[in-house]
Amino acid sequence: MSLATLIPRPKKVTETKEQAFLVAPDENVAVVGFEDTDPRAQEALVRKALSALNSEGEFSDVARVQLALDADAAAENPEAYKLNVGKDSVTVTATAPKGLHRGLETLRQLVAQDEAGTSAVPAVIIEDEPRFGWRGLSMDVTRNFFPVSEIKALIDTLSLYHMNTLHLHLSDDQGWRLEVPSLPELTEVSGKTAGEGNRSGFYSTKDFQEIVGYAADQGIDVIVEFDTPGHTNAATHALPQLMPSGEPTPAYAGAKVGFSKLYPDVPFTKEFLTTIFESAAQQSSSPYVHVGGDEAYEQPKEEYVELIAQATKAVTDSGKTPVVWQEAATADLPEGTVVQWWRTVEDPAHVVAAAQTGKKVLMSPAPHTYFDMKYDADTGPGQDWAGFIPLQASYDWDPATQVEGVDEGSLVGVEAAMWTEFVPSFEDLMYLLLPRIPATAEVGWSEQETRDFQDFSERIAAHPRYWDAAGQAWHASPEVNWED
Ligand code: TNX
Repeated sequence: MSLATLIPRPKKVTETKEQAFLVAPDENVAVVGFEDTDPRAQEALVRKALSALNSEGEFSDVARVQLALDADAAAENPEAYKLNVGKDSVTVTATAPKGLHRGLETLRQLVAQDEAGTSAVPAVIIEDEPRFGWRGLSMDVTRNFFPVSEIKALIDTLSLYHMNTLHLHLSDDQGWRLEVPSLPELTEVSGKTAGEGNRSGFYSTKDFQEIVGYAADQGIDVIVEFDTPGHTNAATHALPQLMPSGEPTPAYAGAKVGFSKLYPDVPFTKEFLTTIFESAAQQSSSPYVHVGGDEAYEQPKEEYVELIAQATKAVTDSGKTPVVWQEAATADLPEGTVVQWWRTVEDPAHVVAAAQTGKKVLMSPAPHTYFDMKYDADTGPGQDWAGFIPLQASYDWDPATQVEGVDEGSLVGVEAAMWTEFVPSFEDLMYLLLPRIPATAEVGWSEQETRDFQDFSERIAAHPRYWDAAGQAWHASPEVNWED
């Protein structure tokens, strides 16, 4: 489109006086400095470059468009990139493939097509890097199940806006969605259950590798969350050996939270936690595993603390770093654990204390990032317990000023969240995410001083062309003067 409509807003843009780069219909792409890089990563990047340019070309040893990995490039941030467009060349440079992914999405957003179908890129030098290293979406595939094809479409949208993390909420009271090979009952039994009126199903380990691979090809990490020790009815339904009585709990399709629990005195419980989190660590591409920890209202405090300790230990023993919902900041957490803030009405004392003792904080304040909340009283799917979230509310907030005592240095980044009790279809899902996901993406990427809602709303007005091209639903927020 143009320099005036980029989202997220880049750090530094220098317009040169040169003519635009006119993309040939079969423009080729070359790579430099890829000797130590996995060939699949190279292939994915070349494919992305060709698609960004609408080119029918191919990989070539010599080409006007070049992707360069340069370990010595100025920036240390693996997602930093430099995009240099001149009349005769386009070069994207980064220290790591993830930086090239970000640079190529910026390039995609710069390509403009004229009526004759000729694509052009304005001459410019963009030097860019993110404010936060973690910009994600937490996606509940449990209350409602979304098949691999829909998750892939979602990943494309995250990628367009430089998001780098897809956190999948894979177990809850209503279902179990990821195969754990040594506990097949979890998905054999609880893969068949779901929230009322919603879809059931599960990802086999093979399906899941397909998701992880597709995301990796876009420079996006996938985090597994198995929610414990509350939100565990699907587990106790499938595995009666988790119950003191040895009797399974009934399947649950409602939308209540906080009634399920685990039993630390039942011998199988520890084995269960170890097994599922080892499997989560093995199957995911992220250095993190999310153990849940929210809303365990029926779990007595001492039991809760013990179970969180077992769960987080299973993660660290598997070589990964635990992530927990904020409630678990009341437990003793391993060094480096990431605490995810969501419940803004709660006293943050434990989260502040955790930050002061070296834990990290991931910001998902519900009134700004819970996109299962409706836009306003008149819009369709979703709920409203955290209030309505019009586009401006998803944009106008600073992660560093959400919790007094948790400042920029303690933050790993931001995540939007999508809970799906009341999100019946993929169409509803995208309607709730667009245009709010680009807002979260900019909150996480662009420096606070450079952000302005009015300016954002003018840029986003041009973006429905991408969503329409992908056949995705979106909400025409009345705060935006949408382009026709
Ligand atoms: C709270 S957010 C939950 C979820 C619900 C969501 C509905 C969090 C950690 N727990 O179990 O689905 O509210 O908005």
